[in-house]
Amino acid sequence: MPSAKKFLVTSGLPYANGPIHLGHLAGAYLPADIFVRYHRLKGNDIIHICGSDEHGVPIMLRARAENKSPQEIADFYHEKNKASFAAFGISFDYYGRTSSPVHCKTSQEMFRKMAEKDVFILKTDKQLYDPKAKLFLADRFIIGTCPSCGYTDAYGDQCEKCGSSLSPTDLIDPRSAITDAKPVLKESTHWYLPLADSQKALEQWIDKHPEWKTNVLGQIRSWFSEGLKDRSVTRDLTWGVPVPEDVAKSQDVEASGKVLYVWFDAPIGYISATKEWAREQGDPDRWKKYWQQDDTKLIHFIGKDNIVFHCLIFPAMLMAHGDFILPENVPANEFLNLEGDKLSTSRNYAVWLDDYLKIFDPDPLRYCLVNILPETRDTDFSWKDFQARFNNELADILGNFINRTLTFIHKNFNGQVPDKGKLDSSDKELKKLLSEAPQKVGHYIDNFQIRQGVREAMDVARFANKYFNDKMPWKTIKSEPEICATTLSLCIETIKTLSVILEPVIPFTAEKIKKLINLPNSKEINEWDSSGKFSLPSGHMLNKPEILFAKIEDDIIEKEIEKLKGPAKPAEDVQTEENLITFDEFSKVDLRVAEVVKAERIPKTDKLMKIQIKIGNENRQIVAGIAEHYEIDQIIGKRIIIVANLESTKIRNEISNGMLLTAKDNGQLTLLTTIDDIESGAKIS
Ligand code: B3M
Ligand code: ZN
Repeated sequence: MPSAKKFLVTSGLPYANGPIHLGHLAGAYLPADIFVRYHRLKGNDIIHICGSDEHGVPIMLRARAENKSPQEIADFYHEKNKASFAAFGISFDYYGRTSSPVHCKTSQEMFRKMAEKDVFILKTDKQLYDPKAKLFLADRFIIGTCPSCGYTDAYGDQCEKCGSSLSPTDLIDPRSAITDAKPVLKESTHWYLPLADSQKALEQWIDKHPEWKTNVLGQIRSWFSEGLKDRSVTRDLTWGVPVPEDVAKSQDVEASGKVLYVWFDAPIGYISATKEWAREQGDPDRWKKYWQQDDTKLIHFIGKDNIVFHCLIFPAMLMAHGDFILPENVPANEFLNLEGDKLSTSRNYAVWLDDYLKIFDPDPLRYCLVNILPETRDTDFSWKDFQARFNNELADILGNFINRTLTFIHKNFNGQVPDKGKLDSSDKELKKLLSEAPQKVGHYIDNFQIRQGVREAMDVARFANKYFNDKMPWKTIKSEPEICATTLSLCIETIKTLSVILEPVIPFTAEKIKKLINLPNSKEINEWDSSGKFSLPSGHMLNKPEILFAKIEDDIIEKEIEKLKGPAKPAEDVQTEENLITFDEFSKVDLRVAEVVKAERIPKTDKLMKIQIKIGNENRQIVAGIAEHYEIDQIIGKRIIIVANLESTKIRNEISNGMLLTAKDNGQLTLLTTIDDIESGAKIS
């Protein structure tokens, strides 16, 4: 990239209907954050904008399943995801949300202006309608058989089996995702973006960007060669940005019940979030400096499934609107797999960021992911690789080099940077490497080869470790103390350079390193471009070494691998959207600890036992099917878990007042009991 100075960076807005996993991070947010942190260190004017995508049918479906409003779902995941990103060190300048009033207004204004310019065409045709739910069935509200591959659960907008992009009327035997009803066709009017009209202009614009990633250009070309089609930009739904009434009225269409299509409003979220950021900065017009001045480089970081929207549809909207700049680059990544399998939210096959952060620090994952970024093709995350990269690279190379240098200086030079003295050829070689490193690493990051950039930075640490070995300071300290001083002084300079050029990828560790070497907070020293120059004078006082990376043991990693194997059955058995219950529903169940006082078999049955229990001061009888699994004296005195507020019932003429809890594994039944000797009657929550 030429010597650009002003950047507007966006990362795809995650849907606020689920948490963040490793695939999201490797696709967009981590590379974006590294790019942005690097440019901040270069002193460039750069902002990173993101936020929650809170509209769309998946959020409505989830809300229905959980008996909540879409806004409640969005509120929950917006806060959760915002906090997880922050904890992982993704340093957005602003994290907005598409349910905000500014966003609603901005999207409606964009729609209005495009309508005034006669960009849209109106089409009235027959759409699928659920007569039971009295709803038009957009996108994922409709399920049916895929015409391409025969998969019976394809969605109205896409078949997840074969990847075909579909429209609801393509589906064979369509059914409503809400009521299962067979939909009927009903007339509805919608606004369409006639993309074919923009194809030429889009082609000319893309032609000016031969430097874009080949995976991105490849997808774009295939869309072009199929020929761009009209895309409807409105939907008959109750959740979304309402179609502006004035626009609808002027075109004789009833606005109520119509909203903008989620993929129409979501990218506008980048603009509205920038507006909100500017307001927060106390300079409400500042967003224009980024969106409306040609010298801004607009960069969209996204995953490959969002390419068409960011490279064709949104640019077509921006062109039609006329007041905004177009993206300079869209460095979309391919997908990240997990232990050889596709990540899947619905099968709960993923490593969720929040779960990871409960056990590990952010930097090890940032470092591991950056080494396997799916920049040119799909890649695979494995826990063993995570452990190896941490132990063999972060701990053994970087951590070890820093630790041995600081320890040596504290032992032999009173914790002060020694004199540089005269440099020999290998010292000069290191000096040259350091002085060239920032530019070399930066060149890769600028070209979105972030993996390679970070590798180059780590190579500096690798080289320095070898330099330390070759110089044998533990010998020269006695025989040639001046040479030893030079060696250690250069090692400290190396640590300083590393603390800057590795900061974009491991920011938390970089801060610790800077503290260890007591780095003055001056801009020149921390600045990217000059970070390869010698800057620490002799006598500069260093802090005591601390272990930066304690090795990750096998048993910790084994546990993570086990978690992925999960329950032996597919996770669908355990948790699906349909069987989710709300917290309120769960808290209605009164679970208690009870003590077994007496038990007897019920005559003429094999399975049933009549059990007298005590729940606090209360005595009760329950009947349970445990007689084939337990002898009477095995259970007397045991504290078991029961559902205390279950309607009483009669089994074999015996009253059963509650239900005891058991778990079954391959036909073997186990009574659930408590580990500690807890009072009977205790409430379980
Ligand atoms: N929410 C799609 C996704 O998460 C979408 C991105 C919007 S970016 C404007 O894949
Ligand atoms: Zn299919």
